[in-house]
Amino acid sequence: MELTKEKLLGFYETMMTIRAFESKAVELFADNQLPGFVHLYLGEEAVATGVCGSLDVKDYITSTHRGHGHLIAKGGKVDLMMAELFGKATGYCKGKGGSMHIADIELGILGANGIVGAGQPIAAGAAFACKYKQTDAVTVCFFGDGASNRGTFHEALNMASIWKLPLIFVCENNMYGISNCQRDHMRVTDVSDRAAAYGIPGMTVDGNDVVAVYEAATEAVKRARKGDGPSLIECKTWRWRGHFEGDPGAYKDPAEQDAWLKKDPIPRFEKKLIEINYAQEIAAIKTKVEDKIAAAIKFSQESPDPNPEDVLTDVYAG
Ligand SMILES: Cc1ncc(C[n+]2csc(CCOP(=O)(O)OP(=O)(O)O)c2C)c(N)n1
Ligand SMILES: [Mg+2]
Repeated sequence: MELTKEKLLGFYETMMTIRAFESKAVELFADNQLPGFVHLYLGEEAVATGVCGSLDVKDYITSTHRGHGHLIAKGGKVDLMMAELFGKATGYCKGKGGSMHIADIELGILGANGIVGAGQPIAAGAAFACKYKQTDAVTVCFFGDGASNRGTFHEALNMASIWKLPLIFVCENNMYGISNCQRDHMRVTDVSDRAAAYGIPGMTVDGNDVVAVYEAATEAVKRARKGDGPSLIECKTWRWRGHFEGDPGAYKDPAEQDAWLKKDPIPRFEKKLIEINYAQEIAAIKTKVEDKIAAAIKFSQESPDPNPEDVLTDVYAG
């Protein structure tokens, strides 16, 4: 697949923005500036970037508890995201939701989600709505290896298959569900094998290779848009940090961790870009990204706390 300079540099900028956002979140959390829980996407940047690079603004995504990368890659505003992590009134959820509840409907971001596997039926619903209304929008459902053990996963795949929904299931297999290694929580090696049970295409790709992810996603999106139904893409990757900030991740094998750190998706891609003479553009992107994240932090730190009188607005009671 021939990729334009604009596309390649766009991938780089997105991956660098996610990396910078998450790296700063590590520091800010350690410095007690972020009041809530954060689950970071460090090391997995190529997945969200490659997948969302194959989407239009009109397309939808559902995200997870580890959602910052998905949101940024789909165009989410980093200042509003950061302010939400700070619990400030200017954040996406006015400081009431935190990292796991960020959504931006206009950008097709149907929400991060603290409930593992909850995005799968939501994505099936969004894809059904698009099919019913005869738009040609597609939906991507991001979820983890752990979430592929949930009933919601199996129900959503079956529904999407029988109704030929324009839906792309993207399993980010980072080899862990909290402290449970994939080997211990399922008896298949490739989550993509599960697609066969529902009669849909399943493929496994190197989740640390942004171009490989983009190519697989582009094929699946094409198929979905033309009415041929859903696909399952498994992206093999690695969670660099603990499950959440504060989890030292002592259950991980240090040798395995080292091997994966060497497969960092960003320097790998950067090397390719330098080979095709984009060193200057890369340097400019690095500065741009650093400035953008620094501005998002400043905006957040200078923003007001939520007003206690507003505690019951935007809150739903059953
Ligand atoms: C329904 C439900 N069960 C359990 C949990 C607790 N929990 C939070 S994250 C997680 C593991 C998720 O693993 P995976 O889907 O692989 O995502 P990853 O954290 O690796 O990105 C679990 C069990 C939850 N939030 N929701
Ligand atoms: Mg996982």
